Amino acid sequence: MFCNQCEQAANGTGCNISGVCGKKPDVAALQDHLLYGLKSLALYADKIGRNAEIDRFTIEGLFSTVTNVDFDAPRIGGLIKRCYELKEKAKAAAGTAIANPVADWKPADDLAGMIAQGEQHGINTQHVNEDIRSVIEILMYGLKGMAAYMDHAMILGRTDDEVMAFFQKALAATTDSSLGLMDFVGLSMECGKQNLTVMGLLNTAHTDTYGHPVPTAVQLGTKAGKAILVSGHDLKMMEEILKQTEGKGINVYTHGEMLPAHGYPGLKKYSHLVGNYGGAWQDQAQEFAKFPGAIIFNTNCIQKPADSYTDRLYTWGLVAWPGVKHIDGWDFSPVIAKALECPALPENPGQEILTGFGHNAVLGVADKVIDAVKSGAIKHFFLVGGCDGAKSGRNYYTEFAEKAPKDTVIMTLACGKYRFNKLEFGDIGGIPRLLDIGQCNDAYSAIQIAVALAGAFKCGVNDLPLSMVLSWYEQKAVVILLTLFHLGIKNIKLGPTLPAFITPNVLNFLVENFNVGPITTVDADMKAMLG
Ligand code: FSO
Ligand code: SF4
Repeated sequence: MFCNQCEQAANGTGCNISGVCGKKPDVAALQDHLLYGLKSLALYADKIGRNAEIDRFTIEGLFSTVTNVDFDAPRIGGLIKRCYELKEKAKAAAGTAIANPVADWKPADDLAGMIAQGEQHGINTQHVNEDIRSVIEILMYGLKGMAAYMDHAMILGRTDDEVMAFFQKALAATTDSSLGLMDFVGLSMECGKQNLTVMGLLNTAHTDTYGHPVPTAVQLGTKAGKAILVSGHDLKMMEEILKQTEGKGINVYTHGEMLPAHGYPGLKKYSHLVGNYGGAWQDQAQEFAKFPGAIIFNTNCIQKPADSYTDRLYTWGLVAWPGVKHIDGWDFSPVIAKALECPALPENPGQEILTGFGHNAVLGVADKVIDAVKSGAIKHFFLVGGCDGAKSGRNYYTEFAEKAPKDTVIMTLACGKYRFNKLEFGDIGGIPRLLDIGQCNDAYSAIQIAVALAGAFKCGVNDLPLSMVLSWYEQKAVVILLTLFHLGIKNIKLGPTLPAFITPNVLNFLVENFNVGPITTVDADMKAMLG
């Protein structure tokens, strides 16, 4: 196996024996095989135009290969079979065979055969130039990240023909050995553009369905009673859990990236949505062992479960782990039954933290914010966000937030916020110094806030007293970076380390065009930003 798609890539280069994430070589080969199949399908899908079944499958297939989503070999084998069926259907609709070896793809009938084929289809088999391979990887990871957001939007009934056409065009392009470096750079930038549409689509789907988030205090302690802990990013699934547990004497807690759910009026109205439990995804093994109720994941980031809680752990949607019970569809009664069987949590009130500062809430007090900037009460904004992870170097983000001067405001999003969201930051004239904008996809909201501030100050986003200090882990962070590049946003500091799939030449290109750079020390970075 060889996989280098996330920040945990072994030795900073890639996992080649087994994934640091827990991905075994058979699953890695099957994921590579599925991606090859999706490219084969895309060659025909690009020809025939929009087909809802094929487009939906493409999104699910790509999202299944994102880090910490699907570790279940037979499940991925099933996706490969389905991919082939759809490819044959698309080929029939196209009415002609495409002259490209990838278009001829046919999977073996059994899992062992599919694994053997997958071993022949590792990343970037179409090009030998390492810079082209690097940019194709950026594009592929961008597509995977964008697929994750599109999946949530599709679950809420949204789609976009232009975006779906781009998915198929870009996947098909990766098989074209006549394309050069700048073609793939162009496709990567277009991926960033399309992802802005997708994040906007998801944002509207969320706010149309559940209302605009409002600032909300979230309890970090526990309430006496039976409980279900929900981890992941999908709000519709959270709503279903809340509906189906209503009146059953079960309290529902958010974990990780579900925290912003508390801010949505359509979800916070459920009085049994009682609090947030634990920290970011990488702490799940210790924290789930201590949570006595049922636990369910609706997206990444799942890790190898400890025996102590496997029995009360469930997966839903595209996330899967071998031996963990999977809920297909929308009937959560097995999870509810398990929660009722499990011991109750004790009454143990704790700290409260704030969430719900989406663009609607922040721009609702825009005048106050603008006045505070004009009067000098707010000197600078920092966007400190992105993914959390296990590396000790991620303490940088805690230290950064702690050292941010008292006349600065920190906006945050995604699971990286758990590095500092329990610290006390106070406020500036009633404006909290720490604003939790939401999930990683709510980067859309952060962009809206930045654009509105730039409009108010009649300048560009790059001219605002705003610095972005981002942490990355998996492919959703890749596509968000592409979106920020598409918007021309410069001077982003990225950590804890730079991606293994970026070659020195590609890095130079990004530095020259966007002045993106690795985090150094908090003191040096802060001085440069405030300088
Ligand atoms: Fe975190 Fe995991 Fe939201 Fe990612 S929970 S690391 S970027 O899946 O998606 O922020
Ligand atoms: Fe390694 Fe990350 Fe790939 Fe897992 S997803 S195999 S940790 S590079």
